[in-house]
Amino acid sequence: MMRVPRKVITYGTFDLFHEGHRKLLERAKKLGDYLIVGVTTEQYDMQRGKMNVVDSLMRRIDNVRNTNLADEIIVESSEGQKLEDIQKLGINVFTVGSDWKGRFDYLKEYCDVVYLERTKDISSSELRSDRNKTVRLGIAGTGRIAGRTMEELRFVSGIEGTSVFNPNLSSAQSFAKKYELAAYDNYEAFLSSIDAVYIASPHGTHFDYTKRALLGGKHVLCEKPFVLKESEATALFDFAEQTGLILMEAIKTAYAPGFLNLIGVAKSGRIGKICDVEAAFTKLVSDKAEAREYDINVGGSFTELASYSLLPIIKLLGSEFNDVRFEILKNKDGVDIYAKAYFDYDDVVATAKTGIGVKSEGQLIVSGTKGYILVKSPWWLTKAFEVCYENPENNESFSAPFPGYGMRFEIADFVKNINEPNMRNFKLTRGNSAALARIMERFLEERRK
Ligand code: C2G
Repeated sequence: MMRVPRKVITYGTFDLFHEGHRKLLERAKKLGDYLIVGVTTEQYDMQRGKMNVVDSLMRRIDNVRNTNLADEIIVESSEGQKLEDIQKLGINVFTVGSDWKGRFDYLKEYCDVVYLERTKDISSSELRSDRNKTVRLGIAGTGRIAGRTMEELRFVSGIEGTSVFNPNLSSAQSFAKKYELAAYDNYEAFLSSIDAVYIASPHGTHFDYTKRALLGGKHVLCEKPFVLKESEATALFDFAEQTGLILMEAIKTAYAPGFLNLIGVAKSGRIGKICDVEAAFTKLVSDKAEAREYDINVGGSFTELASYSLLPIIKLLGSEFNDVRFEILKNKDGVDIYAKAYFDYDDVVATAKTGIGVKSEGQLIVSGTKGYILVKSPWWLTKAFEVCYENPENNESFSAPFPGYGMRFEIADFVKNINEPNMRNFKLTRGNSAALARIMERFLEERRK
């Protein structure tokens, strides 16, 4: 009796084709007798929120074909296509890298589903020239935001998480296991395994980790608040500029299309002259002894959340305010549970409000002489906003995508800046980050009084 060939299918973007892709295809091929590879279209990648794809569809198909591993190549152009292909093409095995573990279990009803271990180290056999090679990213820190960033990384082409650092090795190891990374408890060894680092460790470590990374020749994307002293921000940015390294503060809102749109609309004159910016962000955090948010030195509502509330103020009004004044509610240890910052510009005012022990409405209002912009909570995940006028019939609504946790935009810009260092980075400039550090510094001085 003639054996029916086992048909295997896998899908991917296969951008900047590298050894991880090749190994995946090799192992996919071994799962059966006939391998079909689905390569995603630009439109589908855009629709599923994948950013930064560099190579054209033709080039990506050519790269898959040149491996001689695919018996057939098809194009994947829509969400529901996998299910359709499996039935139409008589597929026995669907396979994909383990970074997608669990996500395609719904296909088990129709064929075998195999998640193949993803290739951790893609450095050895890069096929590309220096420019546009896949950036190996290390994650310093293993908290919630680090995990969320790992989830978002999958949606940005040209960068891969490869290593994780935590001075506590077992924390590094459990994070590494979950996201298939190499674990380090030695920062210098960690740095030597990567091209760029994403710093998501406690605030107090940012300066030291950023400095050591830059000294080691690595690009840095550092979580907010970047540093808590203006002089530290200036020193680090100066060093990065001198050495041609990219240094960026990770405030996801600053890079999101909806927020950029809002800034554009506000500055366009649509609401007349801007007279007031009010931004609030509160997030209740229980006051446990071990909670990082209540750390006596660098914790509190302001350091935790003001990067967001201050962002629209700095972006719309600039960093040359005449004065900033604070009202601070503290807990018994002197850590702020609620804080308000009042800014005075020549003929404009602004307020930033933050709370970890007080809950309030988290909205952003930009008031002008002809109308105002309202962004409802959670405005920092900017999806939609309204421009309101005296006559509500003239109100206008705007919207923009904010997929997933929203970090993919800042990561995509980080990669673009690494590949094209002369690109002007206007979304969050060094001046913006230095101003944020200056305000944090002033706040902490005031809080100590
Ligand atoms: N891959 C891997 N090791 C790497 C990088 C990628 O094994 N270091 C695998 C991925 O898991 C995937 C394939 O290579 O199975 C292609 O990866 P991408 O081009 O990033 O495509 P992806 O976005 O994972 O698309 O419909 C598309 C699919 O859902 C997967």
